[in-house]
Amino acid sequence: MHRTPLIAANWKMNGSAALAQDMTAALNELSQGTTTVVVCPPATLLTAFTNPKTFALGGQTLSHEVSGAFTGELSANLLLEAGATYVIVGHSERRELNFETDALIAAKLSRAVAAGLTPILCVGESLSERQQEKTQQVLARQLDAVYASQPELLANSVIAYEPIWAIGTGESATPEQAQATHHFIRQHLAKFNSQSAVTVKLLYGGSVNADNCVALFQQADIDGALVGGASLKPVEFAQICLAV
Ligand code: G2H
Repeated sequence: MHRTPLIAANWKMNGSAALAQDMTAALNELSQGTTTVVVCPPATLLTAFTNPKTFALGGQTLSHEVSGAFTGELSANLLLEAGATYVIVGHSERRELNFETDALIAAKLSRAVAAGLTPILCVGESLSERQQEKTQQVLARQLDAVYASQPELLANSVIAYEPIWAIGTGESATPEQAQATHHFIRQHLAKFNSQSAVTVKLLYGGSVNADNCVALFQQADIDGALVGGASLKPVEFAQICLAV
């Protein structure tokens, strides 16, 4: 099965309008190939990308509500209006720091798809969960929470495996570790929809950079990456986009 690759940048709470311009210049130089490139800046910077020719934009989270008295929240429609077509859902930093539960993440993903945004669902285990050999159990719980009751959403999803112990630490999972986990995820997804489990793009995230990405992209079940720190450097991020 040939899946076209996808590389996404997660700027987290970093960046500036000037960086948006620099990133646009670097990415617009890439020829429009089969790789999908998505930049997810802080929401206030979405409109600072004035001329994205070779890439799409995404939000970093959204509200599960449509609209209303939810101070500080961002709806799917507001993201769409600002130019986003993708949105990250359930990043481990939001699960941990913003107390996002599996149930809330499922509701957010459902809202995103209903509005026409493509969600990038993040799943991943902590270091202690890996050490206790609970990785598969944790991933199964996170995936079941979203897709067991709404399996049709899998066809419209991108999934990012981000082991928490590899995020921002400089310690990426090895290609073999990542491949083994991606293979498990794809197998597990087959219970929701066997066809979508084959076609869904599975990204790896966690300290991806221009040096380690090539070996990761050679793995059969790794279809791209969700890049944090290295996505703040336009030249390096463009290199990663070219390497997939
Ligand atoms: C993981 C990743 C981007 P980094 O959070 O989502 O960040 O590449 O800095 O580990």
